[in-house]
Amino acid sequence: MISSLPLLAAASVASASSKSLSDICSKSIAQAALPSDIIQGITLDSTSVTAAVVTNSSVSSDFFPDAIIDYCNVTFAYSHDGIADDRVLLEIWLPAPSEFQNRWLSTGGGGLAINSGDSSLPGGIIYGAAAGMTDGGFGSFSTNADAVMLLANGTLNYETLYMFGYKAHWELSKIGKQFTKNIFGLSDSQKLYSYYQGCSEGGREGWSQVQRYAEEWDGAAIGAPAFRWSFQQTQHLYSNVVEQTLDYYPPPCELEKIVNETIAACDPLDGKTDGVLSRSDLCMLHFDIESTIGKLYYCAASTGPSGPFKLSKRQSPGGSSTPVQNGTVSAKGVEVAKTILNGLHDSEGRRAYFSYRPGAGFDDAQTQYNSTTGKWELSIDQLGGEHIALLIWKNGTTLDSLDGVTYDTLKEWMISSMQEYYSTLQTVWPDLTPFHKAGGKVIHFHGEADASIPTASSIRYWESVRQVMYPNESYTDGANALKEWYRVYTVPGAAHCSPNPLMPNGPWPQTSLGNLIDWVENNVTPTTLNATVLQGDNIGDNQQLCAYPLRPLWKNGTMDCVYDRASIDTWNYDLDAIPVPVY
Ligand SMILES: *[C@@H]1O[C@H](CO)[C@@H](O)[C@H](O)[C@H]1NC(C)=O
Ligand SMILES: *[C@@H]1O[C@H](CO)[C@@H](O)[C@H](O)[C@H]1NC(C)=O
Ligand SMILES: *[C@@H]1O[C@H](CO)[C@@H](O)[C@H](O)[C@H]1NC(C)=O
Ligand SMILES: *[C@@H]1O[C@H](CO)[C@@H](O)[C@H](O)[C@H]1NC(C)=O
Ligand SMILES: *[C@@H]1O[C@H](CO)[C@@H](O)[C@H](O)[C@H]1NC(C)=O
Ligand SMILES: *[C@@H]1O[C@H](CO)[C@@H](O)[C@H](O)[C@H]1NC(C)=O
Ligand SMILES: *[C@@H]1O[C@H](CO)[C@@H](O)[C@H](O)[C@H]1NC(C)=O
Ligand SMILES: *[C@@H]1O[C@H](CO)[C@@H](O)[C@H](O)[C@H]1NC(C)=O
Ligand SMILES: *[C@@H]1O[C@H](CO)[C@@H](O)[C@H](O)[C@H]1NC(C)=O
Ligand SMILES: *[C@@H]1O[C@H](CO)[C@@H](O)[C@H](O)[C@H]1NC(C)=O
Ligand SMILES: [Ca+2]
Repeated sequence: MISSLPLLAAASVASASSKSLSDICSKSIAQAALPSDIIQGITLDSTSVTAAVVTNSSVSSDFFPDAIIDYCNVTFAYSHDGIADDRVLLEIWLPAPSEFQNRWLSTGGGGLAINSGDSSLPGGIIYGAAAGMTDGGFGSFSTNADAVMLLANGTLNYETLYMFGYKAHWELSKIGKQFTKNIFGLSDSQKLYSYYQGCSEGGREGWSQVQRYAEEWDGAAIGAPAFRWSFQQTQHLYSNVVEQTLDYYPPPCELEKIVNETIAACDPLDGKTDGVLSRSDLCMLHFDIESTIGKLYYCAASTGPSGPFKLSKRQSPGGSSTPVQNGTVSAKGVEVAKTILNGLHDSEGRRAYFSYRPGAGFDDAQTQYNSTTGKWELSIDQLGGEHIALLIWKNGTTLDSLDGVTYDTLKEWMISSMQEYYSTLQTVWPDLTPFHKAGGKVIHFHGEADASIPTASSIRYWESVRQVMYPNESYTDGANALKEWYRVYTVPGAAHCSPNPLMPNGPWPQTSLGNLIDWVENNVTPTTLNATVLQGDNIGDNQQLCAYPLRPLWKNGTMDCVYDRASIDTWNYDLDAIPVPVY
């Protein structure tokens, strides 16, 4: 089954290869392979072990190619000595010995989850890796960190905070890798390649490992990481505060029309009119959003979640129904959109943060319909509200109102929670020298139309690493030196950790984990990142993604990756409202 993947030269296969899956998959074999003394202060619970063979399982994902896989599903628990009622669950999938290619894969979560159910684990099996996930000690694989973050009002569960921040993933990789070596009979001197894959919060978790545990990783494939936490989570509220400040709550259809018009107008600027806005930088330089004023919009009535942004993570209370939305784009609506895209500035006009790219959805700005008043009203972004209620105020998980909240309030929340969570959640430590010295590689990508984590957030981090690690090099020399081991790619038209229904012809880097493995093990540099159109009329088409700072430009149907200083400048911001460096 795995044979459909061309990239991987047959790796040295352990002597276990003559064994079958069932030869390595039983409770007693797994119990015997539990690594003792791997981490000080941890006790593995041998009685908790389960192991079962799973065959012929069809898997499909945006993060690895479709496959039918066989594996051994192992679970077990451990505890931290000295903590009452502590129990951390791990789930590890093992490939058949004949398919094992001396690889480990750690997988992460999204939102406030530390895993993605088992939806990320097949990527490991497909690429001949044992793959693991953790429940962080939160109670079950489906319990998110926020459910157990508050011990009492005013008191965080600091073990949960640190486990979520970075500790649980470190433990997963230490325990999981030694367990894998034991199962497959690898000696201490035999190399077990170690990889991480995750997107969004899972991307932040990946960076938490790369930044801290250089020796643990050979490579990481990271999408749209939710790092720079205090800024990222607070900025989710910025769109709402714009609406409140300008006292205009746009019907979702009006904002979607602005998005559609932006896409249509900026699509050709990249040299290829294909419905995909691949150059948001040229769009920022050449498109005037005010040209959308007066355009007719229409959205049919719906009984589902309100508005057109059905992909939004936002809670839609009770799936309320919405009326037909029919009107023209207003000057007020455009003012809201323009102010959102301009990013957070304080009352003195200084920049505190940045926002999404033109062409991205306005998910954070989504309003809710009140059938009593017949008006669209404020709907507080759930992730943003939770950051304030749970991690700043420590007395709940939702924010009930934004009364009195101004742009300055948002700035203060960004700064105060940066200080408070600098060592746990912030996750933008810019000096990766130990990781680089250990030979590590990172493939980092981000949808250019991400509506949940600003694309420029990933660019800012890459630029921070460049400045910190290559301070004496010219821009080009530093960028080229960094690109030898850490590359960041923007994904034309793509949404948050997924392809974008509004730009169906856009590509998605579905094989990024395989490309990372090829880079690490076979020195195949992903000069451009392999990507595939996963929906629409061109489904299956192959496209290549340019590595920043190069930008895609089509001439006569052929794409080049070009250097364009004015475009690069649209990605970088001076956060002069923040009194300390923001990496
Ligand atoms: C695997 O699944 C396919 C299609 O679902 C089925 O035809 C085949 O018999 C299955 N093979 C085994 C060994 O279960
Ligand atoms: C793996 O094993 C655990 C524990 O028995 C079980 O809860 C889970 O559903 C299994 N997953 C799969 C995909 O078989
Ligand atoms: C915190 O206080 C709120 C409001 O009084 C209450 O509803 C909630 O249950 C309390 N939470 C905890 C964890 O004690
Ligand atoms: C925006 O474009 C999509 C197709 O790409 C369409 O389904 C949707 O109705 C459009 N929205 C508006 C408000 O025109
Ligand atoms: C939308 O409004 C315009 C102008 O009021 C009207 O001409 C048109 O018929 C309406 N369309 C629908 C589908 O209601
Ligand atoms: C709708 O508006 C009415 C009148 O202002 C208000 O009492 C009610 O709480 C609102 N409904 C919702 C769901 O916000
Ligand atoms: C939570 O704490 C904040 C800040 O102290 C306070 O303003 C708010 O009313 C509290 N909320 C609840 C539900 O207790
Ligand atoms: C950069 O140059 C300064 C001044 O010459 C020197 O002290 C420093 O070590 C250099 N840094 C690096 C990373 O080469
Ligand atoms: C690149 O993606 C295409 C599909 O677009 C796939 O067929 C091919 O195997 C991938 N190549 C590599 C090296 O991953
Ligand atoms: C553009 O492409 C067409 C068709 O492939 C070809 O005939 C033409 O020579 C190309 N023009 C240039 C300037 O490359
Ligand atoms: Ca285009």
